[in-house]
Amino acid sequence: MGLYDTYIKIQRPDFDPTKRVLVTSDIHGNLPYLKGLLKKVGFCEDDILIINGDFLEKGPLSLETLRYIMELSKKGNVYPVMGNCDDWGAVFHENSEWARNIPNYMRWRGSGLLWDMAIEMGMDPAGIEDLEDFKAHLKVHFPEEFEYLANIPMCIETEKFIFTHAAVLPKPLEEHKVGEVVRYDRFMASGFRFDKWVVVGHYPVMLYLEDHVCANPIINHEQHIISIDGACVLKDDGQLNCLIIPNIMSEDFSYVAYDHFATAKVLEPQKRSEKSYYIRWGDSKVHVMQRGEEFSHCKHERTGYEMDILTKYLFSDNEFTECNDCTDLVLELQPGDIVSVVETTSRGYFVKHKGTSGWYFGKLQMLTEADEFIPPPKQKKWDNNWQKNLGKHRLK
Ligand SMILES: [Mn+2]
Repeated sequence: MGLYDTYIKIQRPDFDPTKRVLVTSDIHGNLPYLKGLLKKVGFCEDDILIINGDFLEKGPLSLETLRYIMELSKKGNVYPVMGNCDDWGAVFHENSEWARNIPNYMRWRGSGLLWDMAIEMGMDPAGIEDLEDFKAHLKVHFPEEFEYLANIPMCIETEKFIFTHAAVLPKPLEEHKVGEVVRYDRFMASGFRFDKWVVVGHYPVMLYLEDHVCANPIINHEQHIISIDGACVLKDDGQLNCLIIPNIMSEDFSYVAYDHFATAKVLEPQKRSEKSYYIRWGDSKVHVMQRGEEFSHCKHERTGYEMDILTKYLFSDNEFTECNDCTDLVLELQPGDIVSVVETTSRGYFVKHKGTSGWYFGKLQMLTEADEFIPPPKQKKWDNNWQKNLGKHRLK
């Protein structure tokens, strides 16, 4: 039996009702974003900070991020929740097929907590063959890290809120298994409604949208669900979101977002395009009709929608290929609007305005330079045999 078949651990802390509650999620080893966000939101010891899962994997600095969060936790006002990428506390007990494939997982991902730990121990992370020997080393070298991870709850429940990584189901919290709350895609599309507010990460918010890309939290008053994953490592134009709850009894929500991009002031007005489409991960097969050096004219295979895509966003030189997330939306902008500059091209700028990504073809006045940014390691293609055989493997 694996961790995911066991019942969840629920924490019911007695939060000071005078304190601000900050919630972020899906940091994915992107420590500069976490630091940038905490600075932007003015995080201090008087705040309660909930880290709603998936602070590890995918990004470049998993071990450093874990240690930073462990250090923050010593003050007693930081509350981690387990996501499907943070379940390494179970690594010494797991005997699932997934657990036996950890060396393959490491080679495929080329980053992550165990990858970072292997490097720190002077081992070749891509060359782990003897898993039991590797685990024995981990146990000796990182006892504090694994103890911290093993003690993280899967849900935090208060009078008005449930904080969990991916989902809860319409049944008593105690009856949930770990797999049900840490790995559930498109939770907001489930149709479930709750009495308490359920705050989740896990599923990038823009994937709920059709014709545009917006990375801001979605606050759904009908279902009492707040979805906050801004896809900070997964999407080039993603961001790390922080939901701000003025105090644990309040429903007066707001949020702050951090990304590393340069900012600029819009100097000319621009009207929104009449139609637009958002080509996204998982549905990104395109027919390249005319390949250019900078832009290529493409047809989205499933919908037949045609748009120009940055050629560097195409995954191969083939006529039929997949591509990076992209949109042809032209943003509605007014002089004085502040935007983040994601791409500078010969045609104009690909920018973000209040969380929404799109094109701007007018003049910009640059305001601030981009912050330091460590790009995530390049993802290898999803074609290893071990993954095909695993089917629904645990970590994604
Ligand atoms: Mn997740």
